[in-house]
Amino acid sequence: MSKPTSLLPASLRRQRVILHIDLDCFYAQVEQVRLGIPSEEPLAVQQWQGLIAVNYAARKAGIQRHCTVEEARAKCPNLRLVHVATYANGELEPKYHPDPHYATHKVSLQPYRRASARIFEIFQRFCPDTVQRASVDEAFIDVTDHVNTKLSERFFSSAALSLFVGSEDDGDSTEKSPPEINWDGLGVVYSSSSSTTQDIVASSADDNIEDQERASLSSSWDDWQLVVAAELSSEIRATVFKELGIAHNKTLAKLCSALNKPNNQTILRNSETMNFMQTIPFHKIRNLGGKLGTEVENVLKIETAGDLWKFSIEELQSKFGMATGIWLYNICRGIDTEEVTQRNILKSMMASKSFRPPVTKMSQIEHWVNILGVELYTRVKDDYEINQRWPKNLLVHYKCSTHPTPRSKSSFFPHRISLTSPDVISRKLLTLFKNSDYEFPCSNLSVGATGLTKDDSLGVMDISKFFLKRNVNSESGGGDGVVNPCNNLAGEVLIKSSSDENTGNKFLPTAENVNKYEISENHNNTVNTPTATTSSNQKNINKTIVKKAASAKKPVSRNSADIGILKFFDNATAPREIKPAADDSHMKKIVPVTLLDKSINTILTGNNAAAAESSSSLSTQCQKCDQMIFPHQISEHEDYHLALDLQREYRSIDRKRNQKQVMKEERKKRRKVELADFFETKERK
Ligand code: TTP
Repeated sequence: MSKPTSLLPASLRRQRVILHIDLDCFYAQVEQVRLGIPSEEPLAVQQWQGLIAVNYAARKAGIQRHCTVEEARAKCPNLRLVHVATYANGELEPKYHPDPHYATHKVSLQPYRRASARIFEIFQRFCPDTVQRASVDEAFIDVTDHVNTKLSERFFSSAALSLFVGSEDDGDSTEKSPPEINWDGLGVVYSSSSSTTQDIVASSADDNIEDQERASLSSSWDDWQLVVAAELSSEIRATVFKELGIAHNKTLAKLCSALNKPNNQTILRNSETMNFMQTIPFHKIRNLGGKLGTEVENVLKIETAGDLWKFSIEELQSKFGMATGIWLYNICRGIDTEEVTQRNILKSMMASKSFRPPVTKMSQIEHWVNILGVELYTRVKDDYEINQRWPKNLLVHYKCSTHPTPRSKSSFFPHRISLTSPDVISRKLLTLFKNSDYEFPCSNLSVGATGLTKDDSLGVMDISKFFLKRNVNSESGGGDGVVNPCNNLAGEVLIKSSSDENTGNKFLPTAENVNKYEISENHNNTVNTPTATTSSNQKNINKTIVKKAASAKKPVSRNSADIGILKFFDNATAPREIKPAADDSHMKKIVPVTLLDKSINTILTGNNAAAAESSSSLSTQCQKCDQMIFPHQISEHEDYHLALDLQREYRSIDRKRNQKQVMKEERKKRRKVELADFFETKERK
């Protein structure tokens, strides 16, 4: 039997269709929904004295992200300001404290992570294998297979072919000309004469009706792919209220999704690609928001993607290298072959606090260890609910301001059954800290859970219940006859510095654990170098105007009552009662989400993949990775690098351990062979 898509025109089978999804004012939406505030009411999310998310009603009043609280209040006296949740000492959950303070509280992004996990679960439900998480509220989805299957069913199945309307030739199906498309209701179809394209696309307004008619008549099969994709995206949007950009590749899809915010989807036809790209500011293109983009702009004295068209591949290669030259040549024409790839979910998580001024007393360390312990506890529990994973190691890491090398100490992570309260973690962390030859003053304290792997104890749930009953009130988690081998510090190990790494301690994290201590690096300036491709459509610079979906511009009511996203945020952000560790009620709702990748990156950089691309003059460039960082993110971004350094440290220890192991096994093998030879010779004699 032939594949369902085998009758599709060959050109369609090569063409990809990509959705880019970016939720509107994400944190602000989460807070609107949590508080039941209608979206027409101006609201901003505050972190200490800065704003990190601003809803569209507040934007209308001239408020922008990174305004100070005072500036925002002056511009909009009725602005609703919501401070992000924070952890305070002695509490078991992050809370919305009325007056949190940097010196005593720790920011929690957990409500946004929870909302994000639920939304990604929906994306995956629609497209199980092709979702790539780009940030906490942003994803690329490759919908090519879905679209081609639907197109085949609709137009190229034997039944559909026999009824084919508009066909002039009844031979080969690949010769069928596509029926005319009615774009109404599908979204905003990009048109270079459009006035809806806001800041990033200038319009060339004098295109006439004739052009538009011609464009609508010249519907192509790859336009039909976009139609089916738009239908799918509408379905997803009905489930989650969000933004979508639909195009044939990742770069174009991302550029599109910013065009018609809030609450709309934008479609870019191949025939419009060159018009669209011509006026796009060069640094708005994905991967060009940082160092490379600035270098190209400065060297070639260009501002828009179209300005780059006059340079040949050879010229670009001579200035920026072979691969980058080709990539630049393509990308400024909207040609991008980068795949949508699912990323591996992270194997570790860290919570961190920088101290300004550094702390000098053990009582201060105790305060912060308690807070960080609660944060780690909450996140480990959340991860368990979503991914059914449990960490292998617990880690404490700190910087002493008078000592150049940071210090770490790790131990086994408490078993799930014995983790009856955050205290279990905090106490263990404090012991680790005290046993680590600590020195004051301390400028940063981080705690981590590493080696997150699927918890194979799901199968022994009944036994867990038994342990819970006996253990739930035990402070140490090891009382009442239940002995937890992981709940003592016998296995602790000090990882002081790289010079001290080859301790040969048998309690060093196992090779398996260490390999899983993954932190994904995803810098904005990473340049992918796709192979050169050309497309006759994309080379067509002739103006082709596409009509705009009439209904697409209609304002959509965003009363909280009618927003589908409410359902998720309500559950996601409602204060949770912390259950005893072995309460198995959460085991019953196993949610198949596998897209919490980049959690450390996302958390520690404050989700600034998008920030870097929309960098403002306030941001500074990180010396280590060139990423654009806003002032309030600096300390968290530093922590992110710290986590990466730790990862490297672990890897290097692991490599040495592996080498030793290999040598040991080889020695064993040699000995076996020698013995076998010996007996064989003896027998022969
Ligand atoms: P964005 O998607 O960049 O922005 P947004 O969703 O608030 O607004 P828009 O509708 O324009 O897309 O970021 C997602 C969330 O990440 C945002 O709601 C808050 C958080 N964030 C920060 O905390 N700091 C930052 O610098 C940026 C850019 C985002």
